[in-house]
Amino acid sequence: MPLTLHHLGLSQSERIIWLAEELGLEYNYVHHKRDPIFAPQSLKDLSPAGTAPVMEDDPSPVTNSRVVLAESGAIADYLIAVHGNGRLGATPKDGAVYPHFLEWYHFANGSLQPTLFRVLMARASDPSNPLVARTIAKWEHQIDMLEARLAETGAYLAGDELTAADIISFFTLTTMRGFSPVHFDTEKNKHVLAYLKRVSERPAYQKAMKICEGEDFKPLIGPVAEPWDFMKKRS
Ligand SMILES: N[C@@H](CCC(=O)N[C@@H](CS)C(=O)NCC(=O)O)C(=O)O
Repeated sequence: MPLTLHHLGLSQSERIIWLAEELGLEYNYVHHKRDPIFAPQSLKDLSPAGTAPVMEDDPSPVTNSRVVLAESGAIADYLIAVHGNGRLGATPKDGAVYPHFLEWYHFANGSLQPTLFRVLMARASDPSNPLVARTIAKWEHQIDMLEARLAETGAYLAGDELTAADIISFFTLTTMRGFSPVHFDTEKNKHVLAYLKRVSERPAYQKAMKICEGEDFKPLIGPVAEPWDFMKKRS
């Protein structure tokens, strides 16, 4: 089996396992344990990025040699183009879905994830710093944008069907909230909460989360986000 997908426990590499499951790809799965918070040597040995996800394709049908990729977006683009026949992506042929797909796909890792990461960093450095309130306000504004979009589609970010824009966004709205707890309001964020429930019911998502985090794992899809146990032990 040429494809190997590397996941770091409780991390954004869950996106890639989920994408592979949605696409019905065959792959070898490698699980890396945090050491104790950051990437272990086994992950650092794979690519200069030293972060998860990492994908190996050996041999890649593109180069006829081993390709190793880090970065969620790069891996998602590669899997969709090289092994997915374009499924879960979008092109100009998809009409109105295409610009929506592009915007939300890039919003996920270009804006949403960095904002919640900044909330985590600002709180950790000094919870009384005004930067904390500013970064939370930015996060709430971005959630308002998602809320409006999901009210409009009543389904997924690009339109009626799931795309990689949803797959890249979902980690930040769920697992990442166990690192940087932010809550959702049951009224103000009702479309976001309905989306979390809807998406989490997809068989491919459920299978991916079991592979990544074990049979008993409960995704953070509700309004209240509690920190993961290993984060509690640190504080
Ligand atoms: N922008 C990168 C971020 C990758 C990243 O920071 N991954 C985290 C997991 S959520 C990681 O590997 N952290 C371990 C470390 O930095 O040591 C991507 O989307 O792949």
